[in-house]
Amino acid sequence: LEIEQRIDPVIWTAKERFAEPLSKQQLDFYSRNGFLFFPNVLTPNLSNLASVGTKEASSQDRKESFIYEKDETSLRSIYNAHNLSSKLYEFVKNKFFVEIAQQILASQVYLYQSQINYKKSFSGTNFFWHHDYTYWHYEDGMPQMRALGFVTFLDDVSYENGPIMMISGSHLWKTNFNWKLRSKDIKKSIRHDFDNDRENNGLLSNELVSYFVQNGKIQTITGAKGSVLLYDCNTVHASSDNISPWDRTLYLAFYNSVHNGLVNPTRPDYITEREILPL
Ligand SMILES: O=C(O)CCC(=O)C(=O)O
Repeated sequence: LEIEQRIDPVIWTAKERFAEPLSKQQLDFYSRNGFLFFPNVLTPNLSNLASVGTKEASSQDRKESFIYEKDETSLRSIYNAHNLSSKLYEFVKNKFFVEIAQQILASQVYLYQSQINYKKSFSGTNFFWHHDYTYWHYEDGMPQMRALGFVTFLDDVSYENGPIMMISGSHLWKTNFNWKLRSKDIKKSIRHDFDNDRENNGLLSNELVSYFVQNGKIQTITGAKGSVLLYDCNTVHASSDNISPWDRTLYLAFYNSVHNGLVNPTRPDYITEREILPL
């Protein structure tokens, strides 16, 4: 079966009580669409902390967690960013993110991964349609869909500079893959560089994207620097090349429930955090 209905809840419940920063209306929106957007939500101090932190991380010597565009010179992503800058680690512990993650996942949470995505002016290339959970499940052994991500806009994001597009409702389906056929080249895989072998590598077929879009809607998320996009681990998303004159820097931080630890992860620890440290 190529797709089946999701079994795991989107909004989790538990006996343990947590703060409830999101209203019922916001939770309903997230539950139906698989994402929630907070325009201009970060204080200048917090936004600045993330910006300074990304500069600190990128000023380190070339690291194994630095992913380059196909030209092998312009930086596409920095994984494990919170371990390359103490400012970023401080940023991912901010109350706004942690309390929302706890409310939705109904448990303590830990930081599963964080990455800077540059999408540089004129040269930053696309990310094809995928569920993040595909990789987290098949590669990292994440048992359940009990994780989510916050995307912090470190530049203004417009229709022109390669914004993230989300397919509303796509998080309610689980896509199955034949993982044995997958490319073993981790850098290529992170870059989505598959030369027409998308479907064996966790990216969606044209047919599936069309199906999801018939049932949902492509929502293009644009906003000013300091805005935040929250999305469920299973919401299908993508973004196009950036041929505009404006950089589009994002900082993505992913949180997993402490009850959803990984079983036999296969990707290196600079991609997949092994340690469960509740925030
Ligand atoms: O930065 C983007 O535009 C999309 C990022 C993404 O989908 C990913 O890193 O999985």
